[in-house]
Amino acid sequence: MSNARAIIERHLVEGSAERDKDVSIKIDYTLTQDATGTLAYLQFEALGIPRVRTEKSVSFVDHNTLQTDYKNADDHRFLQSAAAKYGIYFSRAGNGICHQVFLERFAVPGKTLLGSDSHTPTAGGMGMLAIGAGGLDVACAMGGEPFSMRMPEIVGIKLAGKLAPFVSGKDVILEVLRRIDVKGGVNKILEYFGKGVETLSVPERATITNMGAETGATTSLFPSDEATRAYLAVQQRADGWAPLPAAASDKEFDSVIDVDLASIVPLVAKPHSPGNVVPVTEVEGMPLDQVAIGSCTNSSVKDLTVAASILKGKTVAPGVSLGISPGSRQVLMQVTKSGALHALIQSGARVLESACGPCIGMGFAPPSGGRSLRTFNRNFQGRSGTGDAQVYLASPEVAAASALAGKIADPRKLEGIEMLPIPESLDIDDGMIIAPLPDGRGIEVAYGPNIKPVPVAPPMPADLRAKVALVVGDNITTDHIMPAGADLLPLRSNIPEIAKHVFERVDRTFAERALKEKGGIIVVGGTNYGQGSSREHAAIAPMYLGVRAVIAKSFARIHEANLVNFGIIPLEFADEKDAGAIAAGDVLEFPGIRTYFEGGGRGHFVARNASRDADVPVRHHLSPRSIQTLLAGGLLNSIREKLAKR
Ligand code: MIC
Ligand code: SF4
Repeated sequence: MSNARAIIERHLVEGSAERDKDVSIKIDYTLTQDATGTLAYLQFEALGIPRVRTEKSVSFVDHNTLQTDYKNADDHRFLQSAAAKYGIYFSRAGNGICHQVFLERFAVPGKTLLGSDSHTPTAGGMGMLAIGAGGLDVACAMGGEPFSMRMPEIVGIKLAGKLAPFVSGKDVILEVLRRIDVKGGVNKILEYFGKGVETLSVPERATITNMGAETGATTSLFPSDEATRAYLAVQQRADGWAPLPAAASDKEFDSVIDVDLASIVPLVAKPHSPGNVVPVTEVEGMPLDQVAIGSCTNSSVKDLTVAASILKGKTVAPGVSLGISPGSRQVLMQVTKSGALHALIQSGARVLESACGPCIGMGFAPPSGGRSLRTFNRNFQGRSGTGDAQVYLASPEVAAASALAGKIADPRKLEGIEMLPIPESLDIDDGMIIAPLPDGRGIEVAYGPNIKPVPVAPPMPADLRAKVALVVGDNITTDHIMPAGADLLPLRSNIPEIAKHVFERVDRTFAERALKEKGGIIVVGGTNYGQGSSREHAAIAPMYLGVRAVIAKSFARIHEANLVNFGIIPLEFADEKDAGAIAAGDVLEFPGIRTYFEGGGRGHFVARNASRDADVPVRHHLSPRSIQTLLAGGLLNSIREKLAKR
């Protein structure tokens, strides 16, 4: 059996692990970060449960660390007090990026993890079944509720051979993206197996599982083997190791993709999609303004040591600014001790905080129309903070070689590089992780003035009649729907304020127009609507503005779940061609929509386009549980009803 299926079966609470059936699994661990965590804990509080019911829950501070005023600092204080009260480990600002720190200090093979961040699957590099979700789903998991999903297809990725010099984990996942693109993984688990697995270290595996999120996959998973045991031993956590041998045959999977590691070349994802992948030779020579090495994808000791080896004794090109954000305090201390950091600083690198930083537009934005090459996982337009910048994604090897050359460079052409050794032992120091006290009853949760209650959706109406406020194309990201960056992230705990910025990168008038429509509004989208992050703000804020339904050709998994959690009905066109037949301003009617869903939501269902006197057939993939949630006006309402009954 595949490891993914085995873990799901061992954690099965309800439903069945058969493909496309609804399945609910027990969650052992949870993870939150600050930008999604404040809402997650406000919602946990609203559930009225005194203490978390997981094995371990961890709250990280890594996104909102710029602190240009009181807002982020207030959020941090709120998170720390909530962690103490509810029994949660708290990783303080400065300790590093949630996924890197979780991998180092918490991840264990064979267990389940639900995290309010789309890159939670990073822990899959250690054999943990790690899934990204909205904050409310994570709050419910902290309350002991199982996590429900449609059982994904399990795709085996069979690795053979060994990577060539100057080719690394990033190139493996870019190769996967080159083949299946940004929606090829939707409702799939990508499980790695085959002889090639043994040749990859845990940090390299974690780069691959991290960026599996960019394919839309539910999660990605590696076996737990001797490399995993060795990684845990260095972390002084050898007792957490459990074997999870690689699947022995192709038959364990619904389908298989063969990847020959030896034939992979250094790859680059061009603007503005992580799926826009070409060999480095195709973009070689492209002048650059900046290079950034870091993010939860590529900021391990190995990544920084490789970059340091390439840069040692040289200076970055005059036209390039090089930024380095170490993934964790542990990484930073380690490269300080080994001397790799010295080589980086000496080469001219600007050492940024151990946090998400430029990956989410928190500083280090490129110049106007600038070109930036980054070891990150997303290059959506505008995400860097500069609307017209061109962002390329690549490995630390390509990044370091390019920083020296001042233009995109092929690291295989470097000569005389001596690899600095990667230290074999570590100084373990959990001083910046605050363990929960045995009893949190006396603790007061600290709210700042920017922390506002989470709005709740109204129950589903008997009939729905609403105006189409916006029509968008394919692959709309949550960064389009609810942008992030240094200006907006501090508003994450204040929905009325952040809602003013919904869709502003697409249409500046959206929020204002939406608030004027008293009957609610509808958004029409293309394929893979809502790809990218797990931010539930991309559902709550539209809900607050009156969005009642989204009709798209297809949805990204986490965003579709977030829409349901906040009472927005996700509908698909029965015939994709109909997407072109609806224009902004049209009024759509769904007479008897509540009765339809109360009856189980089966059978023929149409949206009546009252402006064009036409019927548009629509469909949905909602489980009975999701239908109940929508009828109640969102998950908070339906869980409260359930808890009250108990
Ligand atoms: C991202 O990489 O887009 C983020 C910022 O980490 C998001 C979470 C968020 O928006 O807070 C994610 O990946 O889920
Ligand atoms: Fe942070 Fe970027 Fe990773 Fe998101 S993708 S968790 S913003 S480092």
